[in-house]
Amino acid sequence: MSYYKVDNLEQYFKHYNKSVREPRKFWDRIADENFTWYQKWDKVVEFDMQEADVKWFINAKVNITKNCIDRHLAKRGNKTAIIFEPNNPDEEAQHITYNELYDRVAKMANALRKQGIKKGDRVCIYLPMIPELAVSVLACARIGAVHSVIFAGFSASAVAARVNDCEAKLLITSDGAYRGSKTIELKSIIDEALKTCPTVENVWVVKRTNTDVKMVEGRDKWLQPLVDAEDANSVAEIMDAEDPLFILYTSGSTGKPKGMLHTTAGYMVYSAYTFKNIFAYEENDVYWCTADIGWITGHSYIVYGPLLNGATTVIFEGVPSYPEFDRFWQVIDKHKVTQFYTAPTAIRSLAKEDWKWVDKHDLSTLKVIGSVGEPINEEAWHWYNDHVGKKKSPVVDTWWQTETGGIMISPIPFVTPTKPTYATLPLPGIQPVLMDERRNEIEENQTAGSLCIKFPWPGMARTIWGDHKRFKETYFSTFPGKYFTGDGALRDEVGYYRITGRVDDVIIVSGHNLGTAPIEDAINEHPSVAESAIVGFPHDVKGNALYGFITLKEAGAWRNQDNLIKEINEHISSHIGPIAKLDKIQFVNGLPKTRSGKIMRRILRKIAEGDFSNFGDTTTLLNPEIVDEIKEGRIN
Ligand code: 7RM
Repeated sequence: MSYYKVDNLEQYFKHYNKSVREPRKFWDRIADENFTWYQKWDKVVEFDMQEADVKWFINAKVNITKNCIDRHLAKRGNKTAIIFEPNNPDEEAQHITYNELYDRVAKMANALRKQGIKKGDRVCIYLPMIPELAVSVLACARIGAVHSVIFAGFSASAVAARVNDCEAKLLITSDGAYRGSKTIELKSIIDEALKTCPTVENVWVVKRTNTDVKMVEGRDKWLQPLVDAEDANSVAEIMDAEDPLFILYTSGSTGKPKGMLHTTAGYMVYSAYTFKNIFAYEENDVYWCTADIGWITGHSYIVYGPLLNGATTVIFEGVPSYPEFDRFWQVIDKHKVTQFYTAPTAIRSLAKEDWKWVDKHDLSTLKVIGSVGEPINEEAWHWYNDHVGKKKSPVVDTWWQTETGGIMISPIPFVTPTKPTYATLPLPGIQPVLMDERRNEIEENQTAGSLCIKFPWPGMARTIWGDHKRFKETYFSTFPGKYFTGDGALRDEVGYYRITGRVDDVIIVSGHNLGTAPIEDAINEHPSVAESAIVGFPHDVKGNALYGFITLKEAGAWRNQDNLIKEINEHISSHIGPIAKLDKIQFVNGLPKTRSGKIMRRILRKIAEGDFSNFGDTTTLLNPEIVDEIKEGRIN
């Protein structure tokens, strides 16, 4: 296999420049050398970025599960494909080989066909992080059904909205889910949701927690007997390169969730290529990404990317704090993990605890450690680099989106020198640009702008399910002819990118554009601060002023509030400048976050403005209860 593996910076630039000069040739070779196809393409790419129409590998025929499983069987049949680490550390881990994965996927694929599920039908999957989740995803892909995984922490109404939007015929769930010390009754959430979902004909139920459930006659079936009755052989559906592979909903800041549609061949090529390069995966490595498969990170970097590379991938059912704060480090030690990929929110919450939790365990197998989901602040970056990576495993700060399908900007380990808070350089094949307020491309370095991508890449989403107009307007209209990410970025003197946050969150103070990330970074540098979020509020003189919401490492550390506030503002002054000093600071017990751990600044902005109406949908929050508490403590 060859993915233009780069061994040094010089080679990186060589490949990078080639990928810009001859993108078709570049992707043609990657697609040609690393996959099995029923039929190759007539043309590498066709696109019209004005109309948001993009197609890759025209007329190629392929099945992604043949590439994830079948083609590894001869050489890696007895190799572990999936390590399942249960929520409860006393429950034995499972090692599922590629041979066993084949059998399980084949049986479920056959059961799906028997149920009447056909190519193009939508299947929603609402499962905890257990092997059946990956198997369900792959079984759908095997028969050409379009999977839509819904994170198993969403409420009944959030589930119903997604199921109805894609008009799913089948829903796969479990009796319950273990999450730390709790058991969540998934099936009863589904029963509630399905009261308003007329398209769902059947519900398959995985037994996980042995929770009592109501089975609706004719509609609901236990999964195990269905798959047990099937043969462990299943012909893969021949898919066109542009046939839909999956829909994944992303909440967006307002309005109805967007069903991002990814198609078959481009997504396959891109998730495989990025996984191999960014995690420097080698044959006997054990790779672990802590995301949930309900997010794009889990799709691309727990299931598809690793399996396409014949890797061993860990599926972890639990949470970082159960039974204690060392669970991540204990699991790394236990399974001899070589690549570890997590989110800044998890890093910050663990960095709040004593690093003795980390030092209790042998992390010497680690080679690469990654971060994704939000800007990683400098203090968290150093904590991760020093205590987890031991200054020898590079931190790959990977910038990408549900919409991009895979990682776009990231260091390549052992090639790109890392720099705290910088996602660094685009992968070969990716052409980022910064745009100024006049919508012109900024050529020079040491500058800031709106981050766009100016040439298509195979992993990009093709549309929003059922709403191409919204797709075009959201991503291709602000800067005509380019894909607009919605993020702001800085580019330093050597061309490294630093993501500064969503442009919607940018605050203009006395005519200056301030990104949220660099200011929060300066605040987080203060030794008492755990996390922070800043928003703007109207101000008579400056137009806007800054309001900071801050959590502290030690509850009650704000006893000497005045000093703390002064010190925090001094940090900001010296790191960024007096312009970015906070007018108001509120110490809080937590920040409102999405279920994937991103801070929801939209809600904080409303509170800062004193507008308590119309917070939008807060049921998708991880911690909805925190909102009232913050409202009550608002600084006038
Ligand atoms: C993979 C994922 C996408 C948004 C994106 C950014 C933010 C993600 C980073 C980051 C700074 C990073 N998909 N984001 N990674 N910001 N540095 N390394 O998170 O669709 O859920 O979110 O997340 O704002 O646009 S997502």
